[in-house]
Amino acid sequence: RHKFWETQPVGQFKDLGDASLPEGPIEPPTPLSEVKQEPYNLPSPYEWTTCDLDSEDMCNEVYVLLTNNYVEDDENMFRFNYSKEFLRWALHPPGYYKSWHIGVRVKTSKKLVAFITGVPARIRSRDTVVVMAEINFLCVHKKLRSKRLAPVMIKEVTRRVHLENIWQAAYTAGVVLPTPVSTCQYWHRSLNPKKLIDVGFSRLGARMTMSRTIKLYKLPDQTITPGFRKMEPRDVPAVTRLLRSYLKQFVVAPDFDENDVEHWLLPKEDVVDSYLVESPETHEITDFCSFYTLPSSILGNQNYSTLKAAYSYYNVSTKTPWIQLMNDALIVAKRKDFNVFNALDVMHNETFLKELKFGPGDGKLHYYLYNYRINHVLRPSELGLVLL
Ligand code: NHW
Ligand code: EN5
Repeated sequence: RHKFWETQPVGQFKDLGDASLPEGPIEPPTPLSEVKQEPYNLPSPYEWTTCDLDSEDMCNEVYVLLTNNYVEDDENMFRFNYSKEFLRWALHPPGYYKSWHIGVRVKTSKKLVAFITGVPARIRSRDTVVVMAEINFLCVHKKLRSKRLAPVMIKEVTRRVHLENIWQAAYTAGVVLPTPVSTCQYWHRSLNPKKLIDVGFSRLGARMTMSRTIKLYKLPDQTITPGFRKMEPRDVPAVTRLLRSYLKQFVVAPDFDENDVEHWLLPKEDVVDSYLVESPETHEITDFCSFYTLPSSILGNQNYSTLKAAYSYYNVSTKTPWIQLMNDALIVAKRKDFNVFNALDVMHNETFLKELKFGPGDGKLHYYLYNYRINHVLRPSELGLVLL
């Protein structure tokens, strides 16, 4: 069934439910001197390239490859359209390795036809913090699919991660592979229902007119929570404390320090937005919400070419009720002209999704770990990790 994945140190379907297997690394690290020193062989028309996203030209090549060939929904109506600024941000966190941004070119034309990336992250599983690679942006040009290029790319990124003495990875995918740590559901909150319906992202409900639908999803112009404001650089220490203490309760979550919070959560225009609640009395930071910007290209629509989507990122409520906090997030997203606000059912998100009129989407997201076994499939609410 899975000719490649059967050979890899990942949980296998046959072992599901076998609680006698120990949690933790599936295989031990090998001495660095035993890690293969040369890149894996590609089919002869292709060659490896390391992509420097700081170079305007290379960033553009990656952007064009992904814009035309990256993830689509099951009916091929929408395709993720990560911006160049987003890609630079996603691939340049503290301690990143340029060697983990891997491209494949056609030798003769030098055209970029495939891509895969890793970035380092400390991820806690139960009580153990593990340095891992987060793998993302695996993409093979549409004309080169089903030629078994993906396994070579995965082996090559694995080799380069091993060269940094890192032996575990985390990744998400819309497809089922051996074997999910957890399976999450996408939920969608319409902000511009007319456009969403016009482009086929959503449908007019039964016994609903367009004007009733628009009214249903209306939001106030101003946020409601006193002390709700954009996060600023001076907030990094307080937000780090708040987030670290919140993430403790989840089985799998990132171990963020101040440098990580500065990188991943300080607002960056058209990339990531973060808001917090500063108590008007005590000036304490009590609550936090954030979302990232990921538009999708709308494939084959006469009137619209992009769908502007916000994706729920990390949120923490200690004083402001979840529903009020996330309603304020919806209000700012609407004001910033997002068409839809998307969220997974991870962390405490179930406590506000239905109330705030999110509806389940047709997509699922499966979470995976490489070379790390977790004995039970986790509920989405036990996951404290959001990948981009
Ligand atoms: S998920 C998004 C992945 N990208 C897309 O869906 C874009 C559109 N599709 C494509 O570009 C986020 C191609 O269809 C891809 C596959 C490139 C997906 N993950 O070359 P072949 C990520 O980026 C397996 C893992 O013939 P193809 C996360 C498949 O099961 N494996 O297929 C990435 C089969 O193996 P099997 C995937 O369609 C995580 C083999 O690839 C996969 O031309 C990567 C077929 O290869 C997926 N999304 O290209 C793993 N999709 O055993 C990281 C298919 O079943 C692991 N496959 O025969 C950790 C590494 C680091 C470790 C460090 C210690
Ligand atoms: C790794 N970082 O399928 C990412 N999206 O539901 C890779 N559906 O947008 C993993 N099909 O349900 C990617 N509208 C996995 C996701 C791939 C993209 C994907 C789904 C998630 C999606 C939309 C559009 C469907 C179009 C037809 C959807 C319904 C919205 C409706 C709004 C009103 C209330 C009910 C729901």
